[in-house]
Amino acid sequence: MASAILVGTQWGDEGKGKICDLIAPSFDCVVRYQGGNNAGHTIVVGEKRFGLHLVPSGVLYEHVIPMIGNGCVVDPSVLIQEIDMLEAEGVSCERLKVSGNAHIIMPYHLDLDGASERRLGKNLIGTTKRGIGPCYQDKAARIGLRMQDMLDPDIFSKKLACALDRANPELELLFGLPTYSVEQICEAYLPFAERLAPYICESSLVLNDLLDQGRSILFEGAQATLLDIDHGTYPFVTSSSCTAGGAITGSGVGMGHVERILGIAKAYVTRVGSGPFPTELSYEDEIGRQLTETGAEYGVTTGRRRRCGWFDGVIANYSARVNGLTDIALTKLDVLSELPIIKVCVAYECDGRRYTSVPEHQSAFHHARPVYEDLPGWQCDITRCRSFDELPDAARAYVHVIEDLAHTKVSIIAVGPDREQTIMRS
Ligand code: 2SA
Ligand code: GDP
Ligand code: MG
Repeated sequence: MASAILVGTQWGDEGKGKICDLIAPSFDCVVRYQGGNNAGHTIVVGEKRFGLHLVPSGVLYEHVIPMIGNGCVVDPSVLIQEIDMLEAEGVSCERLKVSGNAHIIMPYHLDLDGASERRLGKNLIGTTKRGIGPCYQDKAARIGLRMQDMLDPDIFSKKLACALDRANPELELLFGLPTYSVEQICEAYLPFAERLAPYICESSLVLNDLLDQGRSILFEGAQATLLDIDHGTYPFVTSSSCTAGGAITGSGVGMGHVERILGIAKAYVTRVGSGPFPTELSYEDEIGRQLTETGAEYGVTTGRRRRCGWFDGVIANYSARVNGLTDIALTKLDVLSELPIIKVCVAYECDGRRYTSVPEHQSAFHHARPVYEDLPGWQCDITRCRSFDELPDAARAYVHVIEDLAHTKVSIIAVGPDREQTIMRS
């Protein structure tokens, strides 16, 4: 099996965890390449339900090496909790590896995340408040601390002093918050090093050695294309490179190794946090509420209710382009089963102009009105369908419309959260 990238095509929570877990057995290693514990990837296996935040979704398979790549940001206490939770469930984390170059989320990152959101008032981003943005800010400012720094208390405290020179005035003068001392953080963080040291590695070397041995890697994206720092709906984005390109910089392997770029698309669209969402339906709207409740659209990390709306063909097409998708996994098709009519956005209109690709100027995107095509629903249970032919005609037609809009083949269809509730198309 050649190496592959799995990437969210919308605003996240498309079911990346389920699809990653589904295809992981064909790979030798699953790598998270960006983000941190802002992510919430759900895997359902029979009666068990795992909500993973940092550990890659391949962890459930004994032959798979789960790797947290250099492009990630790691909150060590959260990682330890997740390892403990998995081990308590009988899932071994012995093979887990964490890049020494991944940046560490510090307590002041969490404070700064919350404080800057409060300061933005009604213009807030709607972050997960896990310290993600401030940690990536320090990375770019070259004052961040990395996992390898925890292995040397002397280096750790020197770098920390440098970082606190910036963070403390910001905390105190800008936000009126308490400051931190080097000793205080060393006391809390250095014990984490003892627990995490066995996992820390030179990730790029490990990955390239695997590739040299003819083994394959699955790169597991978190968040999604429209939340990407470059290609998303800036500034309402996360602070990392969620798109396929991020898999390369976030792991340290050459792009020539990747043959497949699988986009995960939900059969409708959801978004948590602020920012434009052309096809959004209000929760007060009957269908908006139905999608939320039937789809159980509540955040895995924060429990926030997700905003829901119709499938957006314009962003599907955009995602196919910026990621270079080879194929799509379409998830949660079953959630639409009760609807008599299903709308699909085929274009936007703004100021008398029609857009079939994402408008180049953000203002047009913010004011875009969706142009819909109405498709007949199938109004029957599809959760037991296991082949494309078993799907009702209307469901198959819906899949074809999505393929036409995205110019990309739908190779996998999920009809329920469980591993088995999946249709693989040849
Ligand atoms: P952050 O915390 O700085 O990354 O937030 C910036 C924006 O990115 C969005 N974001 C997400 N959107 C969807 N799902 C995410 N993971 C959790 C989940 C979210 C949750 O799986 O449900 O539990 O609320 C995720 N992580 C970040 C975020 O909403 C901001 O819009
Ligand atoms: P991720 O962040 O992309 O991994 O997605 P989340 O785990 O945050 O949210 C997806 C939710 O949808 C989870 O609760 C999954 O168990 C669930 N899910 C995934 N695929 C399907 C599907 O085809 N049908 C239904 N009903 N639920 C699904
Ligand atoms: Mg999620």
